[in-house]
Amino acid sequence: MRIDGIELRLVRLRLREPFRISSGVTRDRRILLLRIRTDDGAGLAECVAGETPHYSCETLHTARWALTEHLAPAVLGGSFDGPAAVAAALDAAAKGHPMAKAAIEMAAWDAAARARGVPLAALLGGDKTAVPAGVSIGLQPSDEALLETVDAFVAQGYRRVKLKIQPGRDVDMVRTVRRHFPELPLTVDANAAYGAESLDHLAGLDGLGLLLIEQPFPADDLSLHAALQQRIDTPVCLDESITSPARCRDALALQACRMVNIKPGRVGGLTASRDIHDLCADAGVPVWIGGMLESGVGRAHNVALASLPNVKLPGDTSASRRYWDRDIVTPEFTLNDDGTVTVPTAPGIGVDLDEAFLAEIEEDVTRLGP
Ligand code: OSB
Ligand code: MG
Repeated sequence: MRIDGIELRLVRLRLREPFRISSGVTRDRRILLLRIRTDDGAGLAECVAGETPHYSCETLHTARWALTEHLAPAVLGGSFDGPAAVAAALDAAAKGHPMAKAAIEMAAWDAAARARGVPLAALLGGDKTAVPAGVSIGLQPSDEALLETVDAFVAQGYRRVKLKIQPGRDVDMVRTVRRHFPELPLTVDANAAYGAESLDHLAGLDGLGLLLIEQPFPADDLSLHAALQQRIDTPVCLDESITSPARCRDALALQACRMVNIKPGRVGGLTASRDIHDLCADAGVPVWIGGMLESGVGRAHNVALASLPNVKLPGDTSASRRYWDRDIVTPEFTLNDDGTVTVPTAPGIGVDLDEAFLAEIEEDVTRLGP
């Protein structure tokens, strides 16, 4: 494929409810959409970087800069064997900036799948027609509010609930939820809010029947995660720590986790995501697909990735309605009666932009290339 043009569109979406995690709160979600034009047709993706550098160092601002100044110029006019070659060219052009790189690389995957007339899931090697959906619940002001929220999502049919935790809102809070929902597949996510002094305290989560404990410690600290994993039976799952296939290999070698959350934006795209999926499969480590409060565009990529064989747990791939009154794609993602989301079967990511709605919420359009 030859990349002839790249278009960046910044849109603003309002979350149905603010989303609070240990490191900050999101109310409005500005999203950078990216469309590449190739000699074989177009492809679509979204950059998952947020407003602030609280999840990782990337923001909308740094992503837009990296895309405009370094990444787009490195691939515009170039011919590539496929999306993996695009990923390699992006890596050669700049260190870091995985979310910015992923936006181009994932659009290349969509273009490649559309050009072949196959769904992205099939091109990636997926073998599922629908994927079980979990939901990630932000920090709530009280246990009562949390129980009500959990109850509402369980009633909708979600197959797994993830609770955000932070110091002061952890073991007792989770025990309360567990008491009210004895059978519910339940996980917790700390977004790196704890340190070595909390090892004993976090071990108190063991015995609450959690499927996994996600990213308790800072991203760089693999050995601290290994120390916790050695002490507890509940699997430790890494999110922020897994920044590349090489990093994943180290985490597995150190036994820092027994499960892995894959987010394509965090690792620079779908090529690296699939490599991490395969590494984990070889090590007997189950993976699942996380989320970054995506619109339907990023959600479509995530759902396609979730169709791969070693994705063994429900992900944060919820329906559009969990986040948005109105999504920017048609068709929107809906929750099936059995708590699954259907993997699109139309070519590429299988959804298209709702251009009428986009015209209302678009803040900026930048065209790069001829
Ligand atoms: O840690 O998984 C996370 C949202 C923003 C940033 C980080 C995370 C999250 C979520 C929500 O947990 C995932 C989603 O539902 O999109
Ligand atoms: Mg997480």
